[in-house]
Amino acid sequence: MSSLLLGRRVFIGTSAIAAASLSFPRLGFSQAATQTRLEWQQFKTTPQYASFLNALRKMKANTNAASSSSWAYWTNAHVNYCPHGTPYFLAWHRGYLHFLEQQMRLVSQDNTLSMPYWNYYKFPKMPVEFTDPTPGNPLYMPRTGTNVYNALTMSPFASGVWNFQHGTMNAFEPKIESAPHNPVHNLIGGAMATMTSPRDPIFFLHHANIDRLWHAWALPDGKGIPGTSNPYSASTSSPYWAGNFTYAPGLTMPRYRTYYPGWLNFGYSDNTKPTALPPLARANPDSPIKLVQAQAASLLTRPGTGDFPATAARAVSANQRSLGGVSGVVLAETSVSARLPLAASSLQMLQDTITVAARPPPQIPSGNFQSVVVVLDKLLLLGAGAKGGYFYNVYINLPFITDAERARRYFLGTVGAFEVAGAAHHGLAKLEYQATDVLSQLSAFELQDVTVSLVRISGENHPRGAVLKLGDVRIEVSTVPPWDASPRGRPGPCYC
Ligand SMILES: [Cu+2]
Repeated sequence: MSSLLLGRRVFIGTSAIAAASLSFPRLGFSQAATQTRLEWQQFKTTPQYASFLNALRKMKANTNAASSSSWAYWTNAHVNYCPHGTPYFLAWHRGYLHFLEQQMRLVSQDNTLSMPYWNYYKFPKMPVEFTDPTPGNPLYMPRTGTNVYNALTMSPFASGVWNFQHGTMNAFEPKIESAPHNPVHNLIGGAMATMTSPRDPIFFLHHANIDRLWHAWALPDGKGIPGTSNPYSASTSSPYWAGNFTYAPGLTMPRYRTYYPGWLNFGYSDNTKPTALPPLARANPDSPIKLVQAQAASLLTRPGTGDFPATAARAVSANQRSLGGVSGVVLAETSVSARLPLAASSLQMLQDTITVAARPPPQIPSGNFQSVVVVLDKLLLLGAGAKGGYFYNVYINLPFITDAERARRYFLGTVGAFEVAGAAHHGLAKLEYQATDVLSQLSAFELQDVTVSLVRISGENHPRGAVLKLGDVRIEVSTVPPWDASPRGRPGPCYC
């Protein structure tokens, strides 16, 4: 450990908060006592509500994107700096929300204002204040959907999820990012299905809730977060917390400060993890979602297999080999499966790779294939597909009939307008899904062939017809370890 880190740890132990406020050169408020972020239903009954609207109006009216008093400044911070392909999804956003919270206090001249959160595990329908199209309502945005019931899952809170960050197995961060985080973006749609999602104020209530769920999961001892023994009171001496996050030119935060909410002087009114999905009756009672979800809760059948042209096995790079796949998968309302036509030699290579992956890393010769990735490549949003309002759960070798709980064993992640927009920086997008752990739980019998299933989940105003083209669906083996934190080895796509 460097002396710098050691010095920092000592520093935290003494007067971290008082001195840490020095790192806000552009934002004037000194750090006060810890303030509590409230759930929207409570928040809107407090004087903070008026301050929130006031700040939002003023900041949206400010057209100078170079000014931190403009809303565009914060949207650009997200577009330009939010982490892609790095393990700091949760930590970066914690700092981001904190800085905006400070700015909204400044603009509203209300030092008691805290960022509200939307607990959709209790209230899956978006608060009505956000859906009122009355001119001048700063909370309103055109959106495709407002009910996120179908984005919800209990899987990040399962007992087997003990690690924290991207790049480790059974980890909370990639799981909660994959769902409910990504599908909430997708089902709301509109700006929320794009990289400029912070244009929609609901973005911040969504991310405050994700941040709250992280804190709730980490309590009482910060389990799994690097550098912690009895965390939340311990040091952050791990190299994981070295360095800074950048949000805008001149606006940075030392990573370690995002480790614990109290170090940024905030807390939440509810620090508990969800224990169950909300009752269906609380979801939009007028919505067909209810029927879809009721069905999903009981049984899930493997979608019918489409007839797609095969693509041959080939070397993709020195470290990756495609074992084969299909091309031209067009997705619409109907769920579909794609059987990847793998030659016997490719299936053998797949089996061998999974066998190797099960060994402790020191026993794996470098250069050996040791991870398996499902690649959705040459992705293109079609027609109304870019507006969101839908997504697809991606499974590998889903049984012909199973229940929703067991289906998780075959779940790789989600794909929708939000993921594609995030990956499509230059032309066609590519998404990679780490499949090593899922496949290693399957029997040799189940590995006799490979089928990728895309199960459509629709919001209440979902687009009809073709929404997304998957130009190339393939399975690859790679020499990169499955839990490597690099983009290649990351367990699932990462978008903000
Ligand atoms: Cu997000």
